[in-house]
Amino acid sequence: MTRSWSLGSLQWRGCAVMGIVNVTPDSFSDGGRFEHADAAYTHARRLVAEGADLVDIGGESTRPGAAPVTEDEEWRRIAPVLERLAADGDVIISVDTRRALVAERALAVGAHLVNDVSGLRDPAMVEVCAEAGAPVVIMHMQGEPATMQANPRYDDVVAEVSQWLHRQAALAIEAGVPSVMVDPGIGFGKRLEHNLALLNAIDVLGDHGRWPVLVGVSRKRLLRDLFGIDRPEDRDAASVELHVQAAATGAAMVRVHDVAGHVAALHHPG
Ligand code: HH2
Repeated sequence: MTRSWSLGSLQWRGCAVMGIVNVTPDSFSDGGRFEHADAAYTHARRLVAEGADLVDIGGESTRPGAAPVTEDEEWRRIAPVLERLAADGDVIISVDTRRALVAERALAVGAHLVNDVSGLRDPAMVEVCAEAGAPVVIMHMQGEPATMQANPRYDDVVAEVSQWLHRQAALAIEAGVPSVMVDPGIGFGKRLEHNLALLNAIDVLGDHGRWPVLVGVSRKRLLRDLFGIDRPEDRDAASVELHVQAAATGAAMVRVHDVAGHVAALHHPG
């Protein structure tokens, strides 16, 4: 069944494509490639031309073991890219941040939604989004990026992650956030078996159509564990394969590096 979704001004049927723009020196698959504002902006425009429904601009790597950056440094990295894209006026912009201050500044210069990998752990983030009338992606992460893969543990990963996501989503809506999307946070404090259980439970994660579900496996380590592909940049075809399966079982959006490959597979399946 193809469902219809909306998130702020974005409305779509089936599975939308969010293109990743990492303005960082250290992201796990493309760190340093788009570190400079011009390169990041050009990359974002390319993803839009390839058919991305929206772009996700991030200035902090959250790969396992990554060191946090300061708010000022995160903002310094993303500000010029956000400002140029917002001035273009034809792109839906998501800001990938767990810092309320960065989100507030990004929304003020024209970002449309916030992608919070800490899932609104910071109450100030809820306030910022409610006040700006901005939708939020609530992602689940066990622990913190620096240590999250050390020893992830769950009794029942699907029940625990979905209950947590649904509680955070309800809290956001109650606080005045206009709409939310939930995300199980593939690779964020999860072993392979946890990731696979979550990928097989998209309908439960979305509370059977109540919340749109975002899935992000793009170039991640689970593709090495599953298919033996060592280099992140060689994992695009495998990313497409898993995302197409996720879309078939109800994912409303996928977060990807290879936009062209995903658009072709999702819009022209088979
Ligand atoms: N994954 C990453 C970053 N942000 N946001 C959501 N909602 N879901 C995800 O799965 C997700 C995310 C990690 O990937 P990437 O941005 O490519 O790498 P890095 O964190 O090293 O910049």
